[in-house]
Order: sequence, then structure tokens, then C-alpha cells
Amino acid sequence: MTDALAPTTATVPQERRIVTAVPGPRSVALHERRASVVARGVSSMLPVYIERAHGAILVDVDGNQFIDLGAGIGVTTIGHTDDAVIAAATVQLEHLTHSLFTITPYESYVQVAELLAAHTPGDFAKKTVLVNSGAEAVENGVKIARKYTGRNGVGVLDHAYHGRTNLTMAMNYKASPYNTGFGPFAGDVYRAPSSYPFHDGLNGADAAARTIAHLEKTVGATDLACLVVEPIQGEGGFMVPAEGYLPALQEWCTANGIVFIADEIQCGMARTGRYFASEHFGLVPDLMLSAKGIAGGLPLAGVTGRAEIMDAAQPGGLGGTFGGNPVSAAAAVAVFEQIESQGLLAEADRIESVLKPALLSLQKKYPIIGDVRGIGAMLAIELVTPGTHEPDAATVAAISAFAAQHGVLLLTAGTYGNVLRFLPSLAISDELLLDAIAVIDEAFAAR
Ligand code: PLZ
Repeated sequence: MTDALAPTTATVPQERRIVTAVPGPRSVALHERRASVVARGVSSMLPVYIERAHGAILVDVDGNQFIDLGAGIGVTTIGHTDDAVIAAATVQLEHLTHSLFTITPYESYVQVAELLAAHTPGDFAKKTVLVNSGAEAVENGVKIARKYTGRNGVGVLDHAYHGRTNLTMAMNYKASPYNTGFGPFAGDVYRAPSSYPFHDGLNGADAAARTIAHLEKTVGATDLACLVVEPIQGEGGFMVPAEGYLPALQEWCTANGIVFIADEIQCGMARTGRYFASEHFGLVPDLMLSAKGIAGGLPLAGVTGRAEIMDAAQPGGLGGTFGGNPVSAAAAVAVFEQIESQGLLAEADRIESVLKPALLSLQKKYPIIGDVRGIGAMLAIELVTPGTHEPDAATVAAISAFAAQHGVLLLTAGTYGNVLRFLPSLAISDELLLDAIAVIDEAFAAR
């Protein structure tokens, strides 16, 4: 277990391969060590310890190879250990690992801000602050919106997930396991019904009218600093809102001086075949939150938005020791370059064109699959008691466990725990996708 890692240049064959029980003996031993020193609040969905990864394959300490359909929850979007990301980060590591941008700045931070200004929706002057995590981006987005508007209220939607800090816990819909027992929570957060077409059956206009009426009743438009929306909800279960829903919300925000904030921490950065999912809905958010996929696996997040809103924060009002770390920033520049030079937006479309029909044919075979939804490399199936909308979380857990045993890492999601989500890296081949689907088919058949 204390063996040095083999050279990292060793290639990882892009294939599924199970050579021990899952978890294997080395993983089991590590899990025992962990139990006495790692807080139990940090649980692991699959106690398989990963030794290396490349492209769409994870290799564990026992030599098992898993097709990764989760990409670390949408982080290694351009592939694990992408060569260009590794090269850029390595060069940066050798030059400068830290100086603190708010003390003595460096170029890569500025480059990331330029790239985010260029690639987020909206043809106006934009500025960016870089931070460490998605939750921190949410916190900063709210902070900036409050300063700009002089208002306190924060609007959020049902089924939303925004993080694990105190303010973002208050913004989460699902209490367990994220919030339970961790209060008191930040105040001035107002939650409204969302658009969840499979469950509410509402068209976009009616769903938006419901959301707006709720917010007007519970807080009032004049007291809202911002409305924070995931254009496609992540942890909630990859809901694609009904057509017209999001534009109607944005229109209402604009008319009432409410900062419209898109949390694209999970759905952004090329995942849906556009740089940002907002583009699918014709949204031009005032502030865009990005994280996860932005730096190819290194920690980085940002708030990007209208210059006049971003500049409401006074000099010295934004920052943080590690925010926009030079190595993470260099990796992010490489991610943007790879998306362009490798045509990765089209890869998300390719993944949808292979995966969606495969999921739809599984739905024909297994009526327990109530809904197939999503865009690009962000797809999901929702399991229900056939013919109803009653969530079936037990089968989701069983399918995910079967898949893991057979070398496919398949993540769950959903307010009711009854969603299987597919968010592979854009580097995954059609062959691996179809191999994974064959395993999932077997999993349904074996129920
Ligand atoms: N907003 C839309 O998806 C992170 C959480 C994983 P952080 N989602 C994965 C876990 O178990 O903690 C997320 C998100 C959206 C905000 C966040 C928070 O981003 O980088 O985890 O802080």
C-alpha cells in the first residue's frame, strides 16, 4: 500500500476490466485504515480507491478498470489527466505555485478572466473573480448581487443544490444528507417551485408564473437581490425546464432589478455541447457561476458577469488566499484551448446521439424507466413504479451497485434518489458508452 506510484506516463487502456472482487483487497484494506482517521461525514459512494485515471477510465489500487460515467461529478469533462492540462499545470508548477493574486498578481488569472468573458453568454463588458470551489462561487455571486442592489433576499428553486457552506446549505432544497443538524442557516433565502416537466406537467409559461407568484408573495420583487438558478439542475436530477420557463424568469428579474444568476457549476463548461447550458435556453445571465469542469480536475471556480455588477464590490472586498491559484488557472487555460482545438463541444453532441437513443430503447424494454432527459453529455433516467410517478430509489441503488460490480461507475441523483445520471467525460468513445449501456441493460434484466 505504501508502494510508490508507478510512473504516471504509463498508459491506461480505454477498456473495462474487473480482476478482483469490487472492492478488491487493497481497497478493503485502505477502507479499514480510513475508517479510523477520516470523518464519517465524508462518505464514499463506492469504496474503491483510485490509483490513476486517463480519458474515461478509472484504475483502482487492485488493477480494476472502470468506465467512468461520472467524471468526478462533472469535473474531468475533457477527460482524466488530459495531456494538455497536465503539461500546462506541470510547467506552471515549476514556475510559481502561489503568490496570492491579491498581493502580487500573475498572468494566468487574467487569462482565465478573459476566456470566461469571451465564452459566457452576453455581448457586454464582463469581469470575473476566481475562487476555490463551487460553493464559494455561489457565496460570492450572492455577495456581489447584494452589494449591487442594496437588497438582501436570495431566490432559489425547488430541487436546487448549491453547496455545503452555511449560506449555500440554506439554498439547498434537500435537507438530508447535506443540511441535517448543521443549522442555524443563513436567512433571507426564499425558495419557489421550479419547472420539473415529468412531475408537474406544466408548460414553461405556467411554471414560470407559479414561480414568480410564489416569490412575489413570500418575499416581494423589491426585496430580492438575486435569483439563483441552475439552468439544468444537477444534484436534483438533471431536470430540463419546460420551454420558455427560464427566459420568463430572467425577464421578470430584469424588469424588477433582480440579478439573475446562473449556477452552471455542474451544467457549464462544454458539458451540454455549448460552453454554457444557458445558451440552449437563450439566457444571458447577469452573473455566471462556473467551477467543476473549468480546470480539468484542479480546484477552481469563478463568478463572471456584467462589469457594473461585478464592480459594485469595493477594492479589497473580494478575494481569498488560494482563489485563482496559478496552477489551477494554467490548467483552466489549457481546458479552454482543448475545447477549441479538439472541437469538444461537438463531442458532447456525439455523446448525446449515442447515449440518448440507447437510453430510450432501455426505456422501451423496462417500463420502470419513467423519463429519459438531458442535453449533451448530461443525461439521466428517472426510475418509477411503472405507469406512475412514484419514485423507485431502491432500484436506482441496485442498478448502480450492479454496474460498479461490473466495471461501470454510474452516479445517482435526484431529490427522491431515483435518478441515474450520465455525465461522462467528452473523451469517452462510442464503444465505451455502448459497453456501459450493455452492462446497465444486464443490470435491469437481473433485477
Ligand atoms: N452548484 C450546481 O452541482 C456541486 C456536490 C458533491 P462545490 N455538486 C456536487 C458533494 O457531495 O459535495 C455543486 C453543484 C452546483 C454548486 C455546487 C457546489 O460546488 O465545488 O462542491 O462547492
